[in-house]
Amino acid sequence: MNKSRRQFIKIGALGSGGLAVAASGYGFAGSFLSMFDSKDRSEGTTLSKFPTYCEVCFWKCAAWAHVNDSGEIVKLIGNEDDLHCNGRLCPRGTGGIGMYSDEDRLKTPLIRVRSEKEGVADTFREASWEEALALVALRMTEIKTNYGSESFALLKHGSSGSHFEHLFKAYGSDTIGEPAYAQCRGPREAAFQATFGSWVGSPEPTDIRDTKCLVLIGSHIGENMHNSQVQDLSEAISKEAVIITVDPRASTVAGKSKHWLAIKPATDIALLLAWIHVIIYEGLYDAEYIKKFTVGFEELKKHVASFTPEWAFGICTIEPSEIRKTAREMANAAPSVVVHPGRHVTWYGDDTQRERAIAILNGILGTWGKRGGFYLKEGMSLPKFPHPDFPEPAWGWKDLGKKYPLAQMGLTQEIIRASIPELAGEHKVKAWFVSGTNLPKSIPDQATLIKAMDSIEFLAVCDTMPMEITGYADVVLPECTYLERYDGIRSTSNRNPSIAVRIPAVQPKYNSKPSWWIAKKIAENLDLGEYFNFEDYSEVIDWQLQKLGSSLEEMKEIGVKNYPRKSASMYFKNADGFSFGTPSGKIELYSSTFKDLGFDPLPVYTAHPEPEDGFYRLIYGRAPMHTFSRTANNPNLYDLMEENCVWVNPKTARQWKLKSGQEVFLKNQDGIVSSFPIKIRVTERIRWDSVYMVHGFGHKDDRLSRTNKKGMSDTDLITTVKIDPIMGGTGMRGNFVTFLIDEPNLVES
Ligand SMILES: Nc1nc2c(c(=O)[nH]1)N[C@H]1C(S)=C(S)[C@@H](COP(=O)(O)OP(=O)(O)OC[C@H]3O[C@@H](n4cnc5c(=O)[nH]c(N)nc54)[C@H](O)[C@@H]3O)O[C@H]1N2
Ligand SMILES: Nc1nc2c(c(=O)[nH]1)N[C@H]1C(S)=C(S)[C@@H](COP(=O)(O)OP(=O)(O)OC[C@H]3O[C@@H](n4cnc5c(=O)[nH]c(N)nc54)[C@H](O)[C@@H]3O)O[C@H]1N2
Ligand code: SF4
Ligand SMILES: [Mo]
Repeated sequence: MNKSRRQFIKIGALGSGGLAVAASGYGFAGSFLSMFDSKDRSEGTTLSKFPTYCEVCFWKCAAWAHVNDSGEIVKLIGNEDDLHCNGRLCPRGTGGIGMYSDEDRLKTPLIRVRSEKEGVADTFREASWEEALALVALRMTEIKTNYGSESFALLKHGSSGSHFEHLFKAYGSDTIGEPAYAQCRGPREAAFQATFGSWVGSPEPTDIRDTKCLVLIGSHIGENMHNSQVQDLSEAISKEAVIITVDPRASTVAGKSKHWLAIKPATDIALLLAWIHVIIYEGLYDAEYIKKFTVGFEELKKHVASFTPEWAFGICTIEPSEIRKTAREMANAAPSVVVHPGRHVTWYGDDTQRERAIAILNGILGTWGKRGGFYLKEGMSLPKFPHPDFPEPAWGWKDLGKKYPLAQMGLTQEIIRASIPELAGEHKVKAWFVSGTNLPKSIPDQATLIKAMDSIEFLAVCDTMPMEITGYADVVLPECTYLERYDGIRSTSNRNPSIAVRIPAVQPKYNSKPSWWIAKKIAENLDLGEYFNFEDYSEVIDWQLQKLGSSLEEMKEIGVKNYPRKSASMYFKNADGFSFGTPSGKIELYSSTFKDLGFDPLPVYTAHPEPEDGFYRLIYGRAPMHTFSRTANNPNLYDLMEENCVWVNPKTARQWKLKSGQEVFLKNQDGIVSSFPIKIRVTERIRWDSVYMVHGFGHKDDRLSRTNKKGMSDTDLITTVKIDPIMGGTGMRGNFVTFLIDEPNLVES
């Protein structure tokens, strides 16, 4: 076998963490909020507190880091003034301390030492910052000289990404992508843009706390622990809102729903069309709203004429009576209805069309701009710290994604393809800078990813942990955690505009550095220092805060500042003259944008492949105490859940003679076998035709002393990817697995 050019480096094992074994399940019943940090802060305290916003996920809850006299962070609690968290952190946010205290963290820059001998592994050697940054800058210069800056791509996620984005734009590349688009929200943003002329965005402007009816379609809020959304859901439940959950699995929220529709996976568009049919043909729509705000109702009506509940039943297995009943529930509650757009929506490759059906349903129920529906969000725009204009790149993410006309951000998989000579088109990618994204866990079709990493000339990775992606790097740049650094001001939109700051609570541990510093030093090495015209990032923040009528000094004391709304109401009052950002200025039930581009202007149902005998659809989702793969090794969160398991219906378990707790390997339709075994959980809570696991486990790196080899990676088994032709999302739920009861003879892990 040829020696891989960029072979994966695993540095020697650090030994087992030796932590107590915790239960791997989590409560089905009980309050959603029982896991949240308590609001009771009665204990006397001599601790100093520093404001921050959480980076354990991207909801960005504002918090206080409490530091004791010995300079240790002892607790994190929510900032009372923050609308994103209402003063409470979710279990992951509280456990964010573990990101700081994890002894497996990256400690110093590393440089790959290539082994010249066949069969002898490459290694890393420790390096100074000076040497590591000079090497990155040297490679950036070489790539620019040989191919143009555009050939150096940035793949990023999270706060650090914005500092590197600034560096890359200064350097002349906007070949930039992140998994939060084509592997996450992209389809819903394209669909809502086409329908309402506006992205849904984050946080979603769903008025759940005042809703009378919440419809969740494969959106498992409560396991998806986006903080204030979960608190709003809890409030809606206490106010007896009707909840309709469509999920092949009895998610936690399904257990709290009046209607749980255990849909056959991959058939949601049929159900949505039937709902639209019932609402139109039973005359349950909001005629006045439709007349005032929408276009295309007549076309829609004609389009759904034959999509009766009886038609849908044959496809999605939901009884016609149940489809009618739930459609009427929505209409009764309208306009206080949220048909939730979901968030991770890249499922089957026709996801933008499914999201269009969701948008249309909201349109005919008149929920947009209505109390208990979608509120009109507002945010603060941040003044730009001055810097020279960025150069204009000759090509970039738009050119790489041009096959997908409604892609509004860089597509990670197109950057990956452009890195493989056989797959690249006109524009070729030759090097990557990766920050805050563990691609071997977040990108489907690992073989192509690995081939791309093998093909490129240089790979720099900035991370806090020795995650799998660092094993492929030529240079590893250890970032300090969010608790040890300044970062950009949080200014996301919500019911009210607000800002929040991130101030270091402690000095960076080990030899780690903040990404603003790393980006600035690389820029200086490249003679681009004028784009980073400050000594310390606190100067940038202070400058921006002063322009907003505050200061760093003030924000250090309060952490969050709320501003009044510019428009008085969160809802349409007299909305005459309101213009939506669509071509017609109206809500486009019939999408002229899609029509003009040659896509179905109204959504249609198409059948997707089904599992063969003995195979089951692999579906996946979130656990309340973990975020993707990033928290698996976090000591605090590992203690709460140390591995995932695979949910199997009792009927399937009987056929295969499987018992709860038994370990099995899984093999997918392409013959790919999981690297590690996973424990079976036999449960009625999953349909017989599917199996389910929590995403983010099955790590393969000895340096992750706790989580290494625990549980299974869903990503490894997602080898068939259905690309959404409209915006380029990677549909990942068209994969099927079967059980291997005996340990397979693994050649390579
Ligand atoms: N199979 C499968 N794939 C998925 C999903 C799924 O459910 N299943 N979900 C998709 C979705 S919705 C999303 S949004 C993406 C998420 O994709 P990613 O954001 O790539 O998620 P993680 O796997 O958590 O990787 C995060 C990386 O950032 C590092 N990190 C954490 N904090 C910092 C920091 O402060 N600075 C730096 N520099 N690095 C840091 C972590 O150590 C880790 O290596 O994945 C997508 N891919
Ligand atoms: N605790 C925690 N919370 C998180 C995150 C995290 O990592 N951890 N990540 C955040 C991010 S970035 C995102 S994008 C969101 C993702 O969270 P969501 O958008 O809420 O959910 P998904 O992960 O897409 O969907 C998972 C659900 O879809 C169901 N499902 C599977 N196939 C089908 C189908 O064909 N039809 C239907 N109707 N349902 C199906 C699964 O059974 C599961 O219950 O979570 C956010 N919140
Ligand atoms: S939802 Fe939880 S993990 Fe996400 S930012 Fe808020 S506290 Fe942190
Ligand atoms: Mo996501």
